[in-house]
Amino acid sequence: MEPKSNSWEFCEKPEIVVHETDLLVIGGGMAACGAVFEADRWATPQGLRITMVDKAATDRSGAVAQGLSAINTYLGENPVDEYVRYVRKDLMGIIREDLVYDLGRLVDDSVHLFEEWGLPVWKTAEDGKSLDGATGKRSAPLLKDGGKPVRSGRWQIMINGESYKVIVAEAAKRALENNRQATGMAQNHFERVFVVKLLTDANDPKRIAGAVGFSVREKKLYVFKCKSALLVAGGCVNVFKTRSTGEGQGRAWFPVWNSGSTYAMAAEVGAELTMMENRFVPARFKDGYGPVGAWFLLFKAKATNALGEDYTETNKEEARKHYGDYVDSMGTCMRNHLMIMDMKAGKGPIKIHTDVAMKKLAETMTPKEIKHLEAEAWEDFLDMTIAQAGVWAANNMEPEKVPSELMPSEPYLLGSHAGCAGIWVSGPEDFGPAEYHWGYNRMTTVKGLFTAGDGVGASGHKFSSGSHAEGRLAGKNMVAFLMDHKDTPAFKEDAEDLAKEVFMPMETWGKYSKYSTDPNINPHYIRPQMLQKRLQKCMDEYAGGVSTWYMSSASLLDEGFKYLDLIKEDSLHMCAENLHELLRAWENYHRVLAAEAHARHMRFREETRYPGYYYRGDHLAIDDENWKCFVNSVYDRQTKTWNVFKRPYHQLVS
Ligand code: SFD
Ligand code: AMP
Repeated sequence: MEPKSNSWEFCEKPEIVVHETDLLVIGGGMAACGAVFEADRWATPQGLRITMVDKAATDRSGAVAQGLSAINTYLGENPVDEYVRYVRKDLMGIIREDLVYDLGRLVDDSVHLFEEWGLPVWKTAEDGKSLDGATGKRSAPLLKDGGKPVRSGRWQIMINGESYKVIVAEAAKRALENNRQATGMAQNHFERVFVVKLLTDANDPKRIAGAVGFSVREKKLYVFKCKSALLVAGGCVNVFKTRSTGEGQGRAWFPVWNSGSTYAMAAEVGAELTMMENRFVPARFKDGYGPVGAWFLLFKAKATNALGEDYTETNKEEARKHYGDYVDSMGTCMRNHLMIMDMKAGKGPIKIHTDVAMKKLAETMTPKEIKHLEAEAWEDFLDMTIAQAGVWAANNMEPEKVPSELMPSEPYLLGSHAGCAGIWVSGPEDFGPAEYHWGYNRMTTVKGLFTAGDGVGASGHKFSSGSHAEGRLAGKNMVAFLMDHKDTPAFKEDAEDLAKEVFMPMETWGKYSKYSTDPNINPHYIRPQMLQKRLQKCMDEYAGGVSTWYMSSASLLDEGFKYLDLIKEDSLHMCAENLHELLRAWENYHRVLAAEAHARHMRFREETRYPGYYYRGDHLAIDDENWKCFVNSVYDRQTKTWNVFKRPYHQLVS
């Protein structure tokens, strides 16, 4: 095949837009919205410019797009050190306690803001009864004024959150507009612009200087020049073969549109990553991926195997052989493990007894209250995972009458929910050892590049509220960075060359698509969807996806790397028929790198730290003596190699 170069013979050249700013926010999700809200307070009085770039429409972008039914991190009456213990326990003993502590002391303030901005929060009335968001708004005080939330669990509170993201985005857009007017920018909020890669300073490759992206609606290339950037493009979905295929493909628990951009772009500029071996495999309502938290915690439903046994009890002692006391802490992965044991033994289906739970709750209720309860059961999913309500309706299932099946999902890479993959960042000044603090809070190892939410590794259980709060932390610290660094970094890349690179898949399509009778089958290119399937198959079979019950090993991974190398090579030959497919091409380019980071880290950690998320068949036990440490890595873009190494874990809270 001839080497590919873009001479704009077959693809019309895009308009090139160059935009200059001081503080660039990549993403428009919870962390991004928090960042611009907070940064505006500090940057605008200094005349510093803030710009946000989101691949989608910020009102409904990111993981909270459909809404949520609960805010999973609200400390309220709980002490911060107790929060650290909870996160440590759930994540099997290895977290950055400085980051988690720092978040815990700030997160409630974001929740108070959400309520002030209009988010309906459930309240507990004086007689102990639950008031839904609308009633609570009318008759109970705000949380910040002493109003009592309805706690589903120790850390979780209930909301009517269908419009959660719209409410949070509105405050962010107001802040952006305030900054735009004060600094005289023509535009500072770019929606439907997909950021492809970061650009670093010509003289200092470890200093951020800009980013490049393209519009998914107009033929435009965007070149952003900045002095500091926040990379908050969420986690990574669709790296592994999905459980839902065919007509159900595209259903997932985490958002399919978050495609690993955070991890891939950070890796490409040499930012240190941490705990990329970690993943999240949520137990979910089968086929619709409905979250289980409200059902387990609020409605107090129980799950059993087909024999009616509680697998969290019956499998405990067997699990203890490998995982010792970790079985008693019962982190999220351990709950999965005990369930998977029964599934593998043919004792499924595992069912959650929503019917029993509802009947029990109804015992003390009036008929009107029962109807309300049933409405809430549906709303839990209509607020947040509409597909699940669809699956119930399609299968003639009423949760108050019949139980539902549970199923562990395909793996996701993320740093904000019950997982901790991400980027290694500097911690707070006042808490933690010196080696955890090398600059500004939430700054990566690349100067001026910050992250938050799913981007920050080794500190999960932030959820929506914590991601917003962490975005605020990062936004404020970026302003501090900008105040101390008045220089203007400059990248050496030429905008024309960047355009050629970004639009190469469209040139490839134009040049070769008529070469074969079926444009899907062509020796000169691979369509993004096919590449994605190859990646998913490779990860599924070699890196412990659903078809192997999450089982992998050194030998499997080593075999998988051979295919991964070829997929990586072929990713440079993706084609794009239109802008939409161009988006798919670059998303997959990011997914491949995120997948590789995950697999390289899995290969390095020779133990099974997260049973129920994945297993190293050659090292089935937890090995605290050798592996109670962080696994970090740095990618070399030139040589395409990974340096993976250990960093010590420090326990800061007793
Ligand atoms: O029920 C680019 N989450 C829950 N959090 C809670 O507090 N309560 C819940 O109830 C939660 N549950 C839940 C949750 C998520 C989902 C999908 C479901 C249920 C069904 C988790 C939170 O939502 C999550 O922790 C935060 O949203 C994470 O915040 P952040 O900012 O790290 O990610 P984001 O919000 O997804 O935003 C990402 C943004 O990046 C954009 N983007 N922009 C430009 N260029 C690129 N290359 C880009 N790639 C991505 C996206 O458009 C988006 O704006 S429950 O399961 O527990
Ligand atoms: P989920 O809906 O599964 O995403 O969970 C939402 C919240 O509830 C998270 O904080 C989980 O850790 C917690 N959670 C979910 N299921 C359980 C359970 N069976 N026991 C305890 N906590 C749970």
